[in-house]
Amino acid sequence: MPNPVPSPARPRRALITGITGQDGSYLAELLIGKGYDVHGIVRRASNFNTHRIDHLYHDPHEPLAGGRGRMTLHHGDVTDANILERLVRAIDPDEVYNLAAQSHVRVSFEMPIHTYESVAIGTCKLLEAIRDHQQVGGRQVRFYQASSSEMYGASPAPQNEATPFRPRSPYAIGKLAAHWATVNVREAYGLHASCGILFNHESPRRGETFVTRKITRAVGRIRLGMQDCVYLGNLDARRDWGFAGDYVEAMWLMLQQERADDYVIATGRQLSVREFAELAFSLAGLNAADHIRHDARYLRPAEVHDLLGDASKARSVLGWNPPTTVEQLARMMVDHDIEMAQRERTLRDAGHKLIERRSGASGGA
Ligand code: NAP
Ligand code: G4F
Repeated sequence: MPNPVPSPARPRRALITGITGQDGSYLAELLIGKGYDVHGIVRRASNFNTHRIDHLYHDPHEPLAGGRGRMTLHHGDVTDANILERLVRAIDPDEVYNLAAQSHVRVSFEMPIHTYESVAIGTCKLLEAIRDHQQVGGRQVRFYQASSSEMYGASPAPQNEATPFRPRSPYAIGKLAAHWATVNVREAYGLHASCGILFNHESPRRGETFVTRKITRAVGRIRLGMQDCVYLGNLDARRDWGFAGDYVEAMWLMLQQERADDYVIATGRQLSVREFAELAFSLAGLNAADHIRHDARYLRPAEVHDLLGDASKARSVLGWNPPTTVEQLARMMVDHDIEMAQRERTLRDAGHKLIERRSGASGGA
């Protein structure tokens, strides 16, 4: 089934679940820049949860700058099959990017059922909505699934598309179910459905309870004298860390291929958590060992020790080559978080009450 050719009458339409997250925000930016009409699913929350994409909002009464697309947000949740069916029918997308997930590995041990529901069952519900819509409408819908290197779990590094999966957390088990469900609709029904097996990717927009951002936020606040130390768990785990802005490009490239397939997306370089911390602290003129404390609450019941991706296939088929090094990534995050700490301190000095940042506030994440 051919992917419809974009025309001025109908710019390409993309639906993104998880648009308010780190990757969702970079992907929305990328697609809007390419002239897509971007639709995103947002969960209703008691507080604003769109801070990562607020800069992409465009007043619908105002004309768009040449070539740029528009972003439209819809309330929804991937655990609600009804709303997924309704949105897919109403939006009639050319491309669907499924990024929604309870994405924190440590939290998935505390909330396994909730994690399976958003990660695994949510994906199945979305795939069913797309399959029905494609069958009725006859137009092809291309699908991207956010698979994860966490699925490799205990399989020795380096990992590529042929490496067996040995998941070590409820999150990874959920992702594996979603991964195989995506492969299955491709093989069984010919859906253009691809999985990106993405290794860890970070940015200044990374959630603050993931280890790189937890470290760079601490670096910023320690540098500004607002905090003395940061409590961490296992410093010996090794990860292949890239920049999220580079990785969303790979997602888009996968859906532009004639044939759907699965790809490892990674830098091919690895640092331990300790090495990343040393790098980040040194960029602010600080010594990591003086400021890191151990807290067993941040250990996991089962750890993934060693992730290092081999992205040769993505390089040769997609022509994808990430330009950002881990040093540039750490620099970007540290600079951002020093600036953020400066703003916090200015507010504090002006007498504003800041929410107390206790080490317990993240609930062991
Ligand atoms: P993230 O920042 O945690 O964003 C997750 C997004 O999913 C948020 O927009 C969140 O909404 C949304 N969400 C969670 N549960 C939902 C539900 N039930 N219904 C609808 N939306 C829901 O994650 P990320 O780093 O951008 O990652 C994007 C995807 O890639 C995730 O599926 C993640 O598991 C996967 N992945 C990430 C990495 C990585 O290193 N970043 C690597 C491999 C795979 P709220 O904003 O309302 O919470
Ligand atoms: O930053 P993390 O929480 O990321 P993790 O577990 O690798 O998962 C991330 O990457 C996956 C891709 O492989 C994604 F699928 C997933 O959605 C998520 O984006 O932890 C990285 C490492 C772990 O080994 C952890 O044990 O850092 C170690 N760590 C040590 N101290 C810590 C801490 N992790 C967190 N979150 N907090 C700590 O205090």
